Amino acid sequence: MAYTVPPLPYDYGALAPVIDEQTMKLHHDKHHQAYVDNLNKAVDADGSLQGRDLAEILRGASSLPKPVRNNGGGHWNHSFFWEAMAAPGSSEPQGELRDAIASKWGSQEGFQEKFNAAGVGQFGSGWVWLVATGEGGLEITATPNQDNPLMDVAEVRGTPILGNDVWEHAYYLTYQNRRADYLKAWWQVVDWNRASQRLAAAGS
Ligand code: MN3
Repeated sequence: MAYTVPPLPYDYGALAPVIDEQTMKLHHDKHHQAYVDNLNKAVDADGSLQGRDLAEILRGASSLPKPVRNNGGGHWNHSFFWEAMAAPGSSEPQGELRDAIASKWGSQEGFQEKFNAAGVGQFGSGWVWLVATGEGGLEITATPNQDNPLMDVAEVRGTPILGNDVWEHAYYLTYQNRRADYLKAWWQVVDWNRASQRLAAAGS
């Protein structure tokens, strides 16, 4: 059963002006598709990976061939990312997640500053995450390339609640080299309802 790129849960232009329509088309239809095509090639060539859940495969990243780690991570991360966003201003932090963020970082603004700094501080390509680490713990962490916090190679392991793609392909058409501006604007398109559901599902 081959992996496939899931359709976006909104139109290509739905996140504009925060993320422009052309970036969404290229990012979803070309970049994500390439990760999926290369993942399928790698899995076709390795019987031990066939029929297994992708998240389970990725947990053992340290012993995976690089093409599986990179393209499997690419597929998992982007599938997560599309679902983490919604039209600008359509939701607010709420409930348990809002309270846990305020308790850990003092305020929503304080949290976003730390998250943005971790995204700016990721050298080269990668991702910045809010993860649930168990027993109610929340942490901010960044990962290189297409690694993620599910992987046994991650500095901070846990269940991703939010994640932002800081590869240049995610922002260059609108923001050019200004990754910090992209990170700051991105909060407008975070789907906080989905993030709260993820926290509840993480069981913390
Ligand atoms: Mn990307």
